[in-house]
Amino acid sequence: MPSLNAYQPRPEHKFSFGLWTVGNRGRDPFGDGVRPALAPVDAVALLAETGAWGVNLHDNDLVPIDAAPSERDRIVKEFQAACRRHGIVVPMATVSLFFHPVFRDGAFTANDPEVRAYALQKTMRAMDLGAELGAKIFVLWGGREGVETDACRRADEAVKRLREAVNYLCAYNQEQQYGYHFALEAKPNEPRGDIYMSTTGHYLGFIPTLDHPEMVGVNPEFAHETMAGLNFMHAVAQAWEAGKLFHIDLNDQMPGRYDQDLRFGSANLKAAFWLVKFLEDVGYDGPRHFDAHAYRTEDLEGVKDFARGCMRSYLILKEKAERWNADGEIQAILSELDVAPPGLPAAGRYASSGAAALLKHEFNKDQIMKKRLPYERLDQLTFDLLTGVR
Ligand code: GLT
Ligand code: MN
Ligand code: MN
Repeated sequence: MPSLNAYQPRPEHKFSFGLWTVGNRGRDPFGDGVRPALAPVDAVALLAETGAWGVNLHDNDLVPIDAAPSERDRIVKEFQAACRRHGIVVPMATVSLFFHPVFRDGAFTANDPEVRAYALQKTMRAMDLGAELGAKIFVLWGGREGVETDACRRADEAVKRLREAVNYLCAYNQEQQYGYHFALEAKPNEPRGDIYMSTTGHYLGFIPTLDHPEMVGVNPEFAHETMAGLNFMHAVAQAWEAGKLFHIDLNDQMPGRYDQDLRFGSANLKAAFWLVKFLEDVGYDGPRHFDAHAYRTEDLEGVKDFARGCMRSYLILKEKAERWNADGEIQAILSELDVAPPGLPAAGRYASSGAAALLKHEFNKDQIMKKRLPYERLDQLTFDLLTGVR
């Protein structure tokens, strides 16, 4: 059995939460907040109490949108002091380009050039703020960059506008020497009927078209790929393999529902397991950010239960992944799967001689079909291990 504090979060796990996550008041489209507002400095204290390492923020989670410069500076100082006092870092910053009604038609892709310019100004200021707090990752989530009707603009025009904006921000990043890596976050819908960059794969196709592709990666979110009925771990794996997994948003979601942002691991245990196993197997070293919130039925104590639960579940699944990797029967099955029979011509990198040998080779399909693929057993072993029977 693991020791009693094996599931205790530690700084090296890099668990972080957004101010907007523990500060979520439980508002939904049909009902008002059920929890009182949580001041940013109190959120920092709460996160330290639960064992988190980092706090992330939108510009306006901390500084009101119309704050005077002196007020802004005072708020930032107080927040920095709270972070220092509680040993909490700010690994990531982002910008709200979705809350204010001015962004009702989008931000970087809006039809009104004045809105597009304002979105750039707001993002540059948010970058200044994040840099002041020590953030090295800047997330861009284009929640309003979409449509209810495609009558309003050509969709390729939206892509061009988005490219222009990200190029602009990369140049600002360079000029200010902020050293940010941008992480683009996809979502299929909500709050727009359709969001242009609907999956992580869309962004992976977009990034190589930028002026500074090396500065830009992705921030996949568990709930967002899951809303679209996709396999989140596969999206993460493709981002990782492309060297583009700059950040990750962990939470949970039932497919086919509204945007739930549930506690990590609470809805899809096996999917959460494969994800944690992937991140740990490949040695992902970035922040593990929980972009989720407590049930609307909870009070502030429940918010702590929620935050502790996210981290605890991650660590439990991490330990299960270690066991899975050390399991003799599981490993014996895996080791049989990729074994080449003697005499099989090599089919790796193309060479004319190899291709000639491969063209000549006689395949015995009946023989090939005799090889067992015991995935039922493999999956049941996984189930037994996850449920604690094994
Ligand atoms: C918003 C959204 C998240 C994004 C955040 C970053 S804000 O809560 O639902 O998925 O990651 O802008
Ligand atoms: Mn998110
Ligand atoms: Mn979400």
